[in-house]
Amino acid sequence: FLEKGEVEFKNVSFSYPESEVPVLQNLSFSVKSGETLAILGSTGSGKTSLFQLVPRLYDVSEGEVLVDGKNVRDYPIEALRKGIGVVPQEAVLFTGSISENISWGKEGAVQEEIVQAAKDAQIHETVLKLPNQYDTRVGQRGVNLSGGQKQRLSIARALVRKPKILMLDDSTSALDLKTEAKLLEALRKYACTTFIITQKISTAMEADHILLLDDGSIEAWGTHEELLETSPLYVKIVQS
Ligand code: M5T
Ligand code: MG
Repeated sequence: FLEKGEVEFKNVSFSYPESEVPVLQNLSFSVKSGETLAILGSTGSGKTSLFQLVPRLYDVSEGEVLVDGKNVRDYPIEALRKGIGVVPQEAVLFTGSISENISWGKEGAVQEEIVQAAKDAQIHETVLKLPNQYDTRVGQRGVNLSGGQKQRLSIARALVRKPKILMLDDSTSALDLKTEAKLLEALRKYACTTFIITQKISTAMEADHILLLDDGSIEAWGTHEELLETSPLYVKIVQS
C-alpha cells in the first residue's frame, strides 16, 4: 500500500476545524524509511495532533505532509489506512475474541499471523493464561484486561497488518522497562518507520531522532546526545 514509509512534514501548521487556535505551528522534519522518531512534549503540546495528520484523520491547515515524497492528499485513503498502523492513546477493544480483536481490519489473517503479532507485542504469554486463550472473549461481558494488556493487544492489531509506518501514541506507558525493551527489539524485524510518543527518556534514547514539541512548535530535534547539548528543556526533562 505504501512503498517505503518515508515521512516528511513541510511547514505544517494545524488547527482543529472547529477552532481558530493553532495547535501545531510550522513543523518541518523528515524521517527515512525504517527509522524511529520519538516524540516528547508536555501534555497538550500537540503530540497526538501531529500523529493524526499522517493517516489523514485530519488534514493540515497549512504546509504539506508527504509519504514517500507524495502529498498524503494524493493517496487513496485506503492506502494510508492499510499502510499506516496507528495505535491510539486509549486502546479500544471490541466485544469479541482475542483473535478477532487482533485481526480486526485485516481480512484473511490466519491464526499463525495473529499469534506472531501477539508474540511480538509481548502479549502472547498473557493470552495463553486466559480461560480460552485466543478464543477468550474481551470487551463488554468478556474478561477484564489491564491497561497495559489492552495496549499490547492494540499493538498486536497494528503489527498483524505489517504496516510500513507504525505510530505508537504513548502505547507503552503501562509497560515495565524490560517488557518495553523486548517489544522494541521485536519491532526491528518489521523494519517499519516508527513514530513513538513517549514520556520515557529511556525509550527516546533508542530512537534515531527525537522531536521535542513545546506548545505546538519544535523546541528541539536531534539525537539524545545532540539534545543534551542544544536543548535546555530536554536537559530539564532528563533531570526530572
Ligand atoms: C493539543 C487540542 C487540545 C490541546 C491541543 C486530540 C485533540 C486535541 N485538541 C483538540 O482541540 N481536539 C482534539 O481532538 O489540541 O492536544 P494533543 O495533540 O492531544 O496534545 P498531546 O497529545 O501532546 O497531549 P497528551 O496529554 O496526550 O500528552 O489544546 O485541547
Ligand atoms: Mg496525546
